[in-house]
Amino acid sequence: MPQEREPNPAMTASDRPIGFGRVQRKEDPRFIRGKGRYLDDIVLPGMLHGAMLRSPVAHARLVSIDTTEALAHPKVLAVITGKDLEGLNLAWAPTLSADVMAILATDKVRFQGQEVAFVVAEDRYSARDALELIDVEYEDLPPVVDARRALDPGAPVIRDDKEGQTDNHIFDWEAGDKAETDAVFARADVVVRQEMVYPRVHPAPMETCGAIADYDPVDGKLTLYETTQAPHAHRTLYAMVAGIPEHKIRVIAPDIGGGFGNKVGIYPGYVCAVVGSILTGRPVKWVEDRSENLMSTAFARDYTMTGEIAATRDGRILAVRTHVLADHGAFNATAQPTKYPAGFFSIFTGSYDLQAAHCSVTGVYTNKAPGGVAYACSFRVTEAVYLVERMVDVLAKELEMDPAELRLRNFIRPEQFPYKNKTGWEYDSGDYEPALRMAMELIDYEGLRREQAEKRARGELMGIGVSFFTETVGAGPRKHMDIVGLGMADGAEVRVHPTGKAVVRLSVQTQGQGHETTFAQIVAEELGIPPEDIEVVHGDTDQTPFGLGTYGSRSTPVSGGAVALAARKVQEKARLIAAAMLETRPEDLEWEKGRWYVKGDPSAGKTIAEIALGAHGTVALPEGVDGNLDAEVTYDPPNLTFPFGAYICAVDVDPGTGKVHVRRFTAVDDCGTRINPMIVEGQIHGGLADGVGMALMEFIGFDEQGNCLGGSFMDYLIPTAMEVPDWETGYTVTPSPHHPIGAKGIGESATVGSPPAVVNAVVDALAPFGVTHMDMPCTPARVWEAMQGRPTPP
Ligand code: PCD
Repeated sequence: MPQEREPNPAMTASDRPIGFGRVQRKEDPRFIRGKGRYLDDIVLPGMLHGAMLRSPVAHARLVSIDTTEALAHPKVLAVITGKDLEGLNLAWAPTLSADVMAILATDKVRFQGQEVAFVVAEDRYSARDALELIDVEYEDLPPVVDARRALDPGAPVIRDDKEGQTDNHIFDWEAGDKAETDAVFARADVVVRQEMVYPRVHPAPMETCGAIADYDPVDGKLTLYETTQAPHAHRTLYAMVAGIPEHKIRVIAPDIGGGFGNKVGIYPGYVCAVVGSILTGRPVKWVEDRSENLMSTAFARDYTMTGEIAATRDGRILAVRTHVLADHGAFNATAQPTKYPAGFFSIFTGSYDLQAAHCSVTGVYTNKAPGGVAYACSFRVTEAVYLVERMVDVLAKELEMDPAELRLRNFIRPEQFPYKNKTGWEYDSGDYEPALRMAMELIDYEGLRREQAEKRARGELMGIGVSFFTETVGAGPRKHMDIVGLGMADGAEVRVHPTGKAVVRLSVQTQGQGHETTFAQIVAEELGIPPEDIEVVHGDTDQTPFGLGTYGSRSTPVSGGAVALAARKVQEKARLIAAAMLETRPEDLEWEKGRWYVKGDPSAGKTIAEIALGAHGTVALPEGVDGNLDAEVTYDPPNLTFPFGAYICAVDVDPGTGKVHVRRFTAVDDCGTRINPMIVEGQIHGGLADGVGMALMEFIGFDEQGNCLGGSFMDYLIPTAMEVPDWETGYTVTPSPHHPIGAKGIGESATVGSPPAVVNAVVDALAPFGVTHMDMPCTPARVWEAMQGRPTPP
């Protein structure tokens, strides 16, 4: 049940900055006036424009490239090919997953849309026109499109650039105890099994990816404006790979129009912009168009999974096992912590108290764009949650048990936390049953079931879908988690100016989540300075401490911790200075929000602003205390955080067209302490729309030649306000015991938890046809096929 009080209208943000009321977003005045500054708004003097030539085919040998005509174009300054990059040792670059990827193709093209040549011209139109003047000769090769065929003997070898690579195999990885799991399965009353595909989808942020490289040949400094979720990691990688000294690189992430995991990696266009700027001595802007974004930049998912669940007849879930075939495209470029080639997929044990669990994952190359990014997903948690939540429904069907009831019977109980699951995760805190009960109450689950029975009797198709998820977000403890060797910690710096206003500098980067508001709220809570008096600085490596950036809902769990601790350091320092000012001992002081006062004499005290002025003024400072009110922290979280939620949705299916209408959707989330309830709610609304989109509409498909069929918004359908219902939300608060303010991440929860709720509802609606599973997206065509008793196409 909500432990937060309802907003008190008389209470202002400065009285109680965290968790109360609806602190307005500080960034919104500029966004709603159209005054945001996005990458494409930046125009530098003398700036040139780049355009990328891409492969029209999925697999071919590169015979020749003739750039003569393009170079002759009056507005073209440079045409860069793979050969040119070879000379700079930049034709290939390391990926985030210990593979290499082509920046510009030299030997072969390996997916439709792969980068082949880069034109730099006076304007964007000329650059694009000149692409047509480049003559490339390709010699077609047979493509590998279906991951299930990738390991067939005789399948064309995609990565013949890699020494010793004789097939399309990338990795095998497993978690859990196989023998123990098999033993539990062998003695179980009931075993159900289901194959399912989590199809390839795309983050499709509103703003596509882009960069402006501005290399100053005089001082050798490279300023790089990028649509990036991880400015510091990018800077370090450029230094490591391109050999530019790190202190001569400044990465600036301006306002970002949505990241969703799409803006974590470094794309060939960015590297080419840098090379273009070095070659021409002028700034070079490169911004991809929508089709380039959908066809070539990081996709997500593409997991073919076989799930099995073992249980007793009376509905006790004993074990889960699964094998996954992971399609990583032509280069293994997924972004995830080094030790986890399948990300955090091993959280597939879900929210249930199991006796055993095991998974194995095989990664393969195909002739498709690389990626496998954590699109609104903490590294494959989305796939994991879908697997287990679909399997529980398959089991419920087999046992003829209500799916909500089956879940309630198997939850990890509150007294079992911290709970060590069978694949090694330690869930920090949870209280699952109240969340599911609340969702059932909010949506009137019993009432819906009655309505469904009446409708079924009339031949109408209505379905109810339940899902319950636990995520693992906030990567991560540095000793277990790194990306290309960089430990996953984050820094924060708090400075209180002499007049008591403050600035907080973050290593993470907002893409719309509202960090400028929420991180100010954290400092406000700790120091008693009103949020409006705290400036949040982020997205500029010259101005912020080092850290790994924003993805996997890690900003709150990691940087949020860093900020709280830095503010507490300031508070402690303020105590020493206040003691000097009040001529008393620090231990005789007591803290109340924004002020240290003498125990027993509340009238004798100093506010943070007075202390700040004292620190920067003439107060005689105690031994070892220097004259400022600043602090810096690099926070290495002791564990991840484990937010959870209960989602229930009701759908109607049109029996004539197969169209699914999501009529109601109730989401009860628990992300521990909520910093800004309004922002949290917004995050959930956004994620739910994502989830409905994936469940019903979004799909990056390919034909047999490897042509991408999802390369525009005419084909890749994303939901609008027309396709989603009015969300009904509730929440519980189970703080994280190890996080400084008890907060867990929330940014991706709804995207993770909602697809199984929708699919479970669609399958439930189609139960009269004997349907027990349907792969996403549940498009009208697929639903209609299923109603005819035909299997849904892969
Ligand atoms: N919060 C609060 N409370 C709590 C939690 C949280 O308040 N407890 C809030 C914060 O502060 C922020 C938000 O909320 O503001 C979020 O958070 P988080 O969870 O921490 O997260 P981050 O890190 O910040 O972020 C990230 C995420 C992700 S990851 C994604 S996808 C998505 C989300 O976020 N993206 C986006 N959301 C969003 N939104 C927007 N608007 N945009 C975008 O782009 Mo990945 O991995 O990248 O795939």
